[in-house]
Amino acid sequence: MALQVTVPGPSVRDTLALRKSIDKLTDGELADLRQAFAGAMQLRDERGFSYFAGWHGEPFNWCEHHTPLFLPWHRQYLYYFELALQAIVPGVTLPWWDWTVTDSIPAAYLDDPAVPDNPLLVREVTIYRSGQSQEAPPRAPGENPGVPPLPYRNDYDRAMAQPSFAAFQSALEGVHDNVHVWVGGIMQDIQWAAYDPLFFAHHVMIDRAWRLWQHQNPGALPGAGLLNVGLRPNGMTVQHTLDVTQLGYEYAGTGVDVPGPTAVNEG
Ligand SMILES: [Cu+2]
Repeated sequence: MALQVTVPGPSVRDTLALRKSIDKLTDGELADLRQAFAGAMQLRDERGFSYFAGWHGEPFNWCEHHTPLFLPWHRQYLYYFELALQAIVPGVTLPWWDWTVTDSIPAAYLDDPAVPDNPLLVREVTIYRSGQSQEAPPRAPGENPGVPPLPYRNDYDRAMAQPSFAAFQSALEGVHDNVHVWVGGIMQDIQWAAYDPLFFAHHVMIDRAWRLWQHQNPGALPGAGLLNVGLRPNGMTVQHTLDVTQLGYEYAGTGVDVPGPTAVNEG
């Protein structure tokens, strides 16, 4: 009798792009990230940084804020932008900025004499199509007295403790708003925020929070009426944003199962 040996095939997980904390990137990964942003900033067509920044604010204004589509819209936004970066530097992923554990902007996004023209530090915005550039007012971290100083651990924990998608999303968006205002500069202006590369590190943190919350609340989905709504501009549905592994990525440290189609919708 022949002995049969079954060799396991490659796991889907092995093919997922892994998003990491900005603080955990190796020097090579940070160099790749900068190269991808710099490359995208050179492109004036629909593969470029200006085009994607323009999804969120000027000139397209496709974003969703303080609507039931806040988290799904931004998840597909990051997804398409990350694909555009990966077309420039294969394998690159968007890192997150964990503002629950720090009181400052990550060094990678600041001026650094060792990194001339750091593409992660915004100096000017170039508007899609017209190619028109204007100087960006500098960030002013912590200078707006209207919001508390970082870190925002308690507000984040309060959001994560919400049992329904609607309550969680609303609480998380509130914390998110404060981070935008705390950063200052163009980050506090919806029209221009996404022209600051720090925007993406902030929103990856928000997307990761949703991912972690989904793991803790496997039955809690957006309302059934939302699931087939198509998100601008490509029409990806809310349903298709629910499982990040179906979008081909995962967060470092969260290799867990996510709610499947049998999960129960909110009313
Ligand atoms: Cu935002």
